[in-house]
Amino acid sequence: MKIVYDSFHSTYRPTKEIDNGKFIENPEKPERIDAIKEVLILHGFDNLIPPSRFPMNYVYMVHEEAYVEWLKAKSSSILDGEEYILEVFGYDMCFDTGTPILHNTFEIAKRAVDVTLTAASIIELNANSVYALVRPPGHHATQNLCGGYCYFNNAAIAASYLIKKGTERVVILDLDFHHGNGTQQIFYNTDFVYYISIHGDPKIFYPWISGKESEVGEGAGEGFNLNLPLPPHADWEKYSEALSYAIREIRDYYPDVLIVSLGFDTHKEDPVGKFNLEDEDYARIAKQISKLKLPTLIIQEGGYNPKANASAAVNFFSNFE
Ligand code: OKP
Ligand code: ZN
Repeated sequence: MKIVYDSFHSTYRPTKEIDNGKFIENPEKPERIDAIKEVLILHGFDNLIPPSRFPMNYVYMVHEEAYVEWLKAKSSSILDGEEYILEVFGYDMCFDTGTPILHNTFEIAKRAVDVTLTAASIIELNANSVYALVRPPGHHATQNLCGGYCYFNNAAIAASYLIKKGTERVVILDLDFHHGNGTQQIFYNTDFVYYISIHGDPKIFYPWISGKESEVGEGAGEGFNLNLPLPPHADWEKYSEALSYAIREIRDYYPDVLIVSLGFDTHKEDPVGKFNLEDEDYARIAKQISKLKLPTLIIQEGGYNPKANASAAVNFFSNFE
């Protein structure tokens, strides 16, 4: 497994967010990614590739220019060491109060895009599977809003890149605990990308605004969006039903490339997600996905307990292929 990784992410350290009107510790920390990197190296995954730089036009295929400009200007207005919590209602281009802006937010978010596009370009050139070990995550970012610790939608940008390079059928399978409202929104009206997501029921869990089964896509995109919400504390028994359904759906669609938005916040020891998956379940998930024998681009999303992330990652990647 090739792993694209950029050690620069560790210079990005948001510390707080507002949750229910109170400041809480922000769990989107460098340690959650470095725990994965270190344990994978320990287990013999030594094919670490640094990112190449990509031009901004790939970001503009997904995000509105006004949003990109806003994020850039906002970041450069923040002093090193300070954190700006966004005004949600119509003022800043953000849909929650959990996504702070630091002086280097724009730069770091662009670097995550570079990591993802480097991985996408490797897929394009042949490899059967590549892992983009990135943070910040991307799946909540919409065309013109940040949110949920996400600024640029890495998975959506990778999908757009691959389509631009001639890939015809792309599936994004989103396995993060949270619904990827951004990825859904970006492709909701198109049949370019079939978005499939398994997540905590949005009636109860973040991001609340989307992720219901009834959201199936619109216009040309009708039938190209599949949400499989699950109740709190879903364990392998429950989870595997949804996963098997998703896998059959992918198999019958015959995609050219599969993108997996992989979050380890489905682990029972995760402090943010509320599922009950165990270490071994990630081995099962990997086996089911790799049985599809598709070129697969795996992109890291959430996962907020470094230890749980590490054991989930070892189980997943040791059983992929
Ligand atoms: C990002 B990703 C609920 C607080 C929610 C935001 C969670 C963002 C998750 N009271 N905080 O999908 O892992
Ligand atoms: Zn998540």
